[in-house]
Amino acid sequence: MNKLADKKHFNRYLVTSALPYANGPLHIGQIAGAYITADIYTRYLKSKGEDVLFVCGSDEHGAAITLRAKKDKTTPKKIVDKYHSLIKSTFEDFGINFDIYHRTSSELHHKTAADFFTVLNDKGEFEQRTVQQYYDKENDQFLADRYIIGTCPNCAYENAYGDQCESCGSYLSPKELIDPVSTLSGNPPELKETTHWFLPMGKYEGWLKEWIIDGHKADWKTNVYGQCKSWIEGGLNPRAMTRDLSWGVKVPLEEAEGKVLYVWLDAPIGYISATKQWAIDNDKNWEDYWKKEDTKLVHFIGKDNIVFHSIIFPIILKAHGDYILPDNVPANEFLNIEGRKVSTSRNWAVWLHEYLEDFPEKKDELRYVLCSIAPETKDSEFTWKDYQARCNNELVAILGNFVNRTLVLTHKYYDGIVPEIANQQYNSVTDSIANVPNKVGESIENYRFREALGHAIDLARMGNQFLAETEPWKLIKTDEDAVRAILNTALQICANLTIVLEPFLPFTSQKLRNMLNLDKLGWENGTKVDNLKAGHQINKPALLFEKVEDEAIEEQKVKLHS
Ligand code: B3M
Ligand code: ZN
Repeated sequence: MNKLADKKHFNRYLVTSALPYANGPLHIGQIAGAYITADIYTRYLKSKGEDVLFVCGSDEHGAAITLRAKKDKTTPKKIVDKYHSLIKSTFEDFGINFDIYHRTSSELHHKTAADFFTVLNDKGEFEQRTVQQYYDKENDQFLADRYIIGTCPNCAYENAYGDQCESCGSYLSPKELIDPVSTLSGNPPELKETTHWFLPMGKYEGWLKEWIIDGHKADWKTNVYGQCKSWIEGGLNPRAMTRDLSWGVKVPLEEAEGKVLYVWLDAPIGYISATKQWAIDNDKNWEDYWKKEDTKLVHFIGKDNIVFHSIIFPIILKAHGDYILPDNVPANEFLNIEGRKVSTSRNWAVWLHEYLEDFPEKKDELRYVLCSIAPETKDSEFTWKDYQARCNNELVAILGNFVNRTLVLTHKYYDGIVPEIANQQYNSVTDSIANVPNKVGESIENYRFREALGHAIDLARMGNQFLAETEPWKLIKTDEDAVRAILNTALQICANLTIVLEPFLPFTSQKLRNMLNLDKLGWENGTKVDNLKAGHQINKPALLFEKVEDEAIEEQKVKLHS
């Protein structure tokens, strides 16, 4: 990716994270993909003083919800109410700082999505077609999407859904499945006629070629660009935008009784309705974020959502006509766990609400590890051993150790008062300190979060090395001036760490600010080396991180396998 594409000047940012289905708790693979990254991105932009709106919410429609309700012998409403609150509070617990966490079952969303459909329909953007569709006689229901499973024609995985194979990631239509069966009755389906409203996507091929294939080669991630290109070049078939279901946003047409909007038309409009709700709550204008060309729209998602965000939703926005398009769709790949793909049905997952019960004080540790191993360009792997190693060898041994040594020595020699520099002899160190925010920022702006975190942690590494080389504990006997300069410089590093680490480790940054007795500083202060004035009183230090013990790791492994 180059930086040219970022040359355009934007006056505000609208950042979205995929709306999780409210059909189960969150697992670490999800937050590594679409949430921690977006949170880092928005925290950074906010720290720079940009106008940023970060929206998300629960996706409460679609077969993911209704099938879960059926399995649990309850209603879709009960399922979404339960998981919406669990998911919302899990995000809050991990410091994922949405400006709004909305839900697609809200009245405002239903109205927004239905109106959107009406605009497209009135403009003649849909083709109404009568088609033969799979049908479950026993349950008197048409079978689309997840209501039908069969063998994937591409990879032979036996439980591929009617819309997508979760094993190889390919997008499917029910008729492509080999040996399809209804997930409701387990019976092979029959064919029956039904009418739907189709979006003729082929009409947009030329435009998509120009916009994505020619226009975003340089700035979209190669995994995203590659998927889009092969989709567009493979030809785009008309796609039904309605479903024969009772749970969802009702199609706002008399002749469409018993039909709801396709969840992939409904859900992305959830970003718009979330923005509207936020604007109502905060007395703002939602249209600034969706209709002004100087707004940068960025969708953070997982790789299984690429086509919906970079092809289908943009077509819908374009067809409507009044909306801006995403500037980027930085999708992550998948995070595997201990050598295997995440499987929620087989409970091969690390559930976030359970992690929080076991490690209530280690939120940033998980944020740190997940960002360090984020599947940015290819699938990556989480293991508990690696989690432990990164916590102990990096957070405890580098960051925690540096901060602790600096604060302890400041208390020991100067009663916790920032010493004055008589003559600064450490210019090369101060120059390197001042460079860090630019490096971190550039990586973040190019969606390279692992690299960005590396640059931020390098500041602590630099600090550690600085103390190791200058050895103030020895110099204190011979050169007090030097010790004052060393500790002053080390304290400035601590202050700047609160700035450059804040997007990644917000809880740690806050803890460190408390110890330094320092208010929150904006990003631009990270290039300064005098954020703590001589004479400023700091507080008593406490450990930033505790070691992760072997037993804790063993327990987690047992839990995963049970
Ligand atoms: N709920 C799919 C998912 O959770 C879907 C995303 C919607 S984003 C508009 O993977
Ligand atoms: Zn497959």
